[in-house]
Amino acid sequence: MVLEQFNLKGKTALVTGCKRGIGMAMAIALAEAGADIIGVSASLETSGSQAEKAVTALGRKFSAYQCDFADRNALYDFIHKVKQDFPVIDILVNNAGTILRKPAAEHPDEYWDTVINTNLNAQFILTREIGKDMLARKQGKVIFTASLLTFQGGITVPGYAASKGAVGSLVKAFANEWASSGVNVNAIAPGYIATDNTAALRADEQRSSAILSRIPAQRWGEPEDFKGPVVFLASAASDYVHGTILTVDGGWMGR
Ligand code: GCO
Repeated sequence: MVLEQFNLKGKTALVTGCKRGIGMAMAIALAEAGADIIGVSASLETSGSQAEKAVTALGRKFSAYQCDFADRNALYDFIHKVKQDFPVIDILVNNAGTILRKPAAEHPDEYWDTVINTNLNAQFILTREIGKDMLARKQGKVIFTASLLTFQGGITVPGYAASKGAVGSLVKAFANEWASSGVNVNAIAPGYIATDNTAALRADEQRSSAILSRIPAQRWGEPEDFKGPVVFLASAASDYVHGTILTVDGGWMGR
C-alpha cells in the first residue's frame, strides 16, 4: 500500500541544524513517520530542547549532539563519536547552515570562510563519512537543504549564494556515484520561509513586501511546509528519485 512506503519505523535519522526552524520541523516530521532522531546543532542543549521534547512526546528516541560545523576538528570529532554511538544511520538530513550579509565588495574573508565551511565543506565531509556506510549496506537516504540561491545570486549574500549553488552540484555529484548502490541523494530548496535565517529580511519593510509580492502563493513559507517533502525524500516512496532539487517555495522559481 502506498502509505506504507512513507513509514520510517525502525529507521534512524541524523538531522543537522535541528534546534529550530526548518531543521526542527523536519526532525519532528521524521519522528512522526516513525524514525528515531539524532539531532545536532551548533548550540543544541544535551537535554530539554524543544526538538527533543517534541520528538520524545511522539514516543521516539532523540539523541542530542553539539557541533559547530565551521570548525573542522569539531566536525571530525562529532563524526567519530556519532558513528561509534550509532553504527547504522539510515537517513542523513544535511540542514545546518548559516548566512552572513554584506555586499560583495566588502564581504570579509571571515564571512566567506565561515559560510563556505558550514554550508558546503562540512556537508561534503559529513555526507562522505556517513554515506560510505550507507553504500556498504546498499541503502540510505541523504537530503540536503539547498536554497533559492542554489539557482539565483541573491542580494548581498555572495558566500551564501556560492555555498548553496555548490550544494546543488554536490547533490548531483553524489547521486551520480551512489544511485546504483541504492543510496538516494537529493535536496530540498526552501523559498522565503519565516525563520531566523530571514529575520533581517522580514524586519526590512521594503524587502519584505518586495519578496511577498513575488511569491505566487502570496505568503511566506513556514517550517511545517517541509514536513511532507522531507518524509517523502527520506522514505521508500522516493526510491527512484536521485539528484533532484525539490523547490518548496510557494511557486517563486516558476514565476
Ligand atoms: C537572503 C537569502 C535567504 C534564503 C532565501 C531563499 O537574502 O537572506 O535569500 O534568506 O536563501 O530564504 O531560499
